[in-house]
Amino acid sequence: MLKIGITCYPSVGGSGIIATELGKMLAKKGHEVHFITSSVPFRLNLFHPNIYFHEVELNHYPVFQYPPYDLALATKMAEVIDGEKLDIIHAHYAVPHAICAILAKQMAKHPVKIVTTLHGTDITVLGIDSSMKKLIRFGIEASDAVTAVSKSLVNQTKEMIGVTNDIEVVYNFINENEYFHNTEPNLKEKYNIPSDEKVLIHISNFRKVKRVEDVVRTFDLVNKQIPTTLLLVGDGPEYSKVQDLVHELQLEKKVHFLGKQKNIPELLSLADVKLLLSEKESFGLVLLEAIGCGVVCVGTNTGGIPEVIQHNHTGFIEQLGDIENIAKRVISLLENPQKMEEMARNASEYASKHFSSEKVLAHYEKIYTQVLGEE
Ligand code: GMT
Repeated sequence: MLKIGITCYPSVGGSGIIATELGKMLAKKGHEVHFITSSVPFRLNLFHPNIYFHEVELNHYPVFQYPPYDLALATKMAEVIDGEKLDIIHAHYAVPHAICAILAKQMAKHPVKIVTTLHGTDITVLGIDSSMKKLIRFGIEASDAVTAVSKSLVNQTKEMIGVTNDIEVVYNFINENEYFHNTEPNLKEKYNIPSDEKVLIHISNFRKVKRVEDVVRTFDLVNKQIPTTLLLVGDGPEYSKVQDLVHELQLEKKVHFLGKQKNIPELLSLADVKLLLSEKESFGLVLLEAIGCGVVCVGTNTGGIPEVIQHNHTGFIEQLGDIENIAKRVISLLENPQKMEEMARNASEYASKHFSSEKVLAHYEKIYTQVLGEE
């Protein structure tokens, strides 16, 4: 059994979810897992034997204009590597986490291997900044193994950052015990949605790249043909802009802004179609969550989305920004419940074949043993 340190952003977000769920699964298999983060990861809400949490504390020295979080993290990592005799540090994000792990490895006395997982934003957003490129490249090249959450992200990383290392694709996964069709009685009623009305859903952090305005404009076209409700779940920088658009289109009664929510499986189970119309998306974990709950997904031809949705088989893929065709696809689904059911079934089969948590866990374990030279 291995001793594994995991560093991620512990707040809401796909990378934090993946890191935490992976840690939980590794612990369940008997590995010792040490989370080294700024706060307890939000999915780590139950008691888990074999899981330990090491908080990175920040001291506010008056000489520093900004508290040096990255250095505090590297120091804590080194402390945990030596104190707990870690075999592996699994860093989620090249910058800053892999960089901190590399520094920690140099500081620590106990030998440790670094596995880095790229989640997208570290490459597609930070990678645009040429001053960051060098740092990202260093983080990737100095890691003992690097994984990315889609083929698209591997290609983008190679093109944008110019690295030649092997980057292995390890897809995202969901906790299948949480994400299944799970209707809470009267939930539609609670949101004043007529019981026979169709529901569209979008879940994101409302960053610009998520194009939530496209979701609202698509919904407007759909709703003109078939009375529908749109649930918008999440919060973020574009929230008020999206609210303005909803007012402008006079859709206040049909669009529900739910903000950040915990009961995502129940909300997804209420919906018929999930929209993810992003301009950047390395995988789109929310798609997998929707599929788990039996919701058909319509997405854009961006990043890793076409690796998750098989066009015309498990859902639909349309051009980024092509609202009219996206709306047509949604209408075709809502008008044909049989087709929708068939696609939901196909999606579920495809997901269990390619994105099962068991498979992903085994894949990461294999990578750990490979870097430790035990295979
Ligand atoms: O989508 C976000 O803005 C959050 C971001 C994160 O770092 O948590 O998500 C990224 O990682 C997820 C888990 O691997 C992927 O499913 C998301 O597609 C990816 N987001 C982007 O690439 C924009």
